[in-house]
Amino acid sequence: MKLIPACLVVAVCIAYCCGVSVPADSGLVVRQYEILKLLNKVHEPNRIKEQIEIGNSFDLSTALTGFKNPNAAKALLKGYKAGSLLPRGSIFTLFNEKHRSEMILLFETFFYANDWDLLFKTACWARDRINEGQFVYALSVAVLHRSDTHGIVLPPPYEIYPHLFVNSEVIHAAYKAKMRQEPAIVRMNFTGTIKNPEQRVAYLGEDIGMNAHHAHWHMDFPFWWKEHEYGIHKDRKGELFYYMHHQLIARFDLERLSNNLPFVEPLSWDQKIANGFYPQTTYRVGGEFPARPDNYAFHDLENIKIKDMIDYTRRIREAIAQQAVITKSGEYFYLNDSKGIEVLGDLMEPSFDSKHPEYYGALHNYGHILLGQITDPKGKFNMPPGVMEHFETATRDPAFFRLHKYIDNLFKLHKDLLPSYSKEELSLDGVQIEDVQIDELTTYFEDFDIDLLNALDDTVELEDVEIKARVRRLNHKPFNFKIEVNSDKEYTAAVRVYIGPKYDWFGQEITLDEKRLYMVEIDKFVTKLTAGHNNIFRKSSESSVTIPDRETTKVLHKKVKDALKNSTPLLVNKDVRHCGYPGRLLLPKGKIEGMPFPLYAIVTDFEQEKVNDLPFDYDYGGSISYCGTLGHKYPDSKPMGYPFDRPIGREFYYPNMFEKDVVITHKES
Ligand code: CUO
Repeated sequence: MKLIPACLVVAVCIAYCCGVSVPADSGLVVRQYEILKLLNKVHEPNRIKEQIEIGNSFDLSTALTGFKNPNAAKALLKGYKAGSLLPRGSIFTLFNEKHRSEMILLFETFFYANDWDLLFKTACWARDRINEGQFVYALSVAVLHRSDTHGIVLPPPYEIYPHLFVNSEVIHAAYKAKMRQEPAIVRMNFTGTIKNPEQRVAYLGEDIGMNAHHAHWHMDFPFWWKEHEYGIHKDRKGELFYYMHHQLIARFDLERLSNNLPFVEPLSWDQKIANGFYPQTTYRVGGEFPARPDNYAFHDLENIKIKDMIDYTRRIREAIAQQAVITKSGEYFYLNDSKGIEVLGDLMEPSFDSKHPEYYGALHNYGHILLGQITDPKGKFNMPPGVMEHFETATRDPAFFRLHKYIDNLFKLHKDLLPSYSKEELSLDGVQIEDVQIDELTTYFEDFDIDLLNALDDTVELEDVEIKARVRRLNHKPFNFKIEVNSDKEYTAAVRVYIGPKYDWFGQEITLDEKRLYMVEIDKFVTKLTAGHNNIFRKSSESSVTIPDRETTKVLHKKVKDALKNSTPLLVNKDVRHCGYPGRLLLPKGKIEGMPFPLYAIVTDFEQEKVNDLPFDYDYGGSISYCGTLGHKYPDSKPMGYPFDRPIGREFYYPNMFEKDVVITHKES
């Protein structure tokens, strides 16, 4: 072990306390290396000799005393010996109860291993014996939640499973290139044609960064998470379910406006879905993702009936109207304060913490399944799961946003029954925002290459060649803004910044009470105010809503190898997050002639909102607003979306708030 000079210890401690990167110890570097290897080419048998040998010689049945709770490992082993587990090569979906319960056994086996050594051996064993989809998901969630793997970076999901992110044409072209042993870059187009208006916003629904964010949100906040068993509290999980998805829809709605499309309409169980969807995406094994024709109606599935969905909805509406849900034990749990949204989120998703899953059902999860299996409801054709049955692919289908708007409107019903914010809740004594200045806002499309190495089968005869998919993706020029604030005294201030629509689809200016439903949070941060005039400077890259581009597996792999050779230390952030809206999507696409959007900023007293004693600028690994934190409390106590989450009262504007129109211009490239 290397000794670190005393001066470096101080620097490292300061850096760590604020959540930034520090050199990894050698143990963590090795763990990072092994995890990368375990997640490489998961569809094929492991090629890493040492890992194969460890897996072959490991006997789970004699290692059971090494698990804090061995029950899952025992049950997994029993299923494995009986041959009843989902085989390798089959399609795994979290929405299938059998697939999920097996995956949970594997997760718990990983999670309860008392040390890294046992986790690693178990993972080497499982790598070639358990279904690869279950393996990747269970190992990822375990790595995100074990204390000895904090700081490990997982490869981006579009590099683990390129098939879920790129279309069939690209995969075919990639195979051809591999057969010819020629490096290739294959251009990928978005699904659909100009005849389908929804195609105009396909670039957002199919954005690989947005899909990766969504997939990771559901790994950080799994609906099956048993908090009391696992001992890790997911702070405000139900509310985050509401808010993150609400923001996904609001952001999609802004994008629709700039593409001359109306806001998303919620779907309804007894109405046909006007817009069909043809995913043009193929599973690696198991056929094409099913398509849905236009004007297709929901159908009963064997275990999910439309009538039940209508009943669940009615019961939820009743609970909202009475501002109380009924629990399993027949008691009322009241919703009439800012905690009600948490209970409703758990109820509608539903998570393991639903107050009464039998009575309120599984409205949202069943919605995903009904949409996913809509074209083969009786399983007559043994179609594979639809895009809605994977969090990696769900937003590709415009019906995703319609389902979530339906759910979101139920949340809205609840929020609309809460009192508007009062003067005390909105204003801040002696604080006035004088101006907000912002750079020119420009959006554009750019090319981005996805590594397809994991999409193609390995052959002993053929070497790997570099094959990539080239996709178009939205980006914006980096921008800075300055908020000028006068204050009578010192404050530790929370600053929230939103952008919203000015006009509706018809070109009519909309009221603030309507705009608030489409308000997109673009930043939230805490800063110090001194008495007098303050200039608060902020960069778009610092937004707490987003994360930067994910590092590629190749780059990560190289860094780890360099660290193992001791040439360059591997920098890690123990709070690293994989969840986070892509930074380049922070702004909705503008128009070539410029498109106005109202921008709002509000300053409040962070001392009144803070929930812990961490430094006020602790970064929590970024992406706090939509992704909360891992292992900490959500850093402020205000309802998410404040002050736009509740109806606008008669008095809304106070000096600590500022509104101005900004213009986003789109540049053709
Ligand atoms: Cu994220 Cu429906 O919860 O997709």
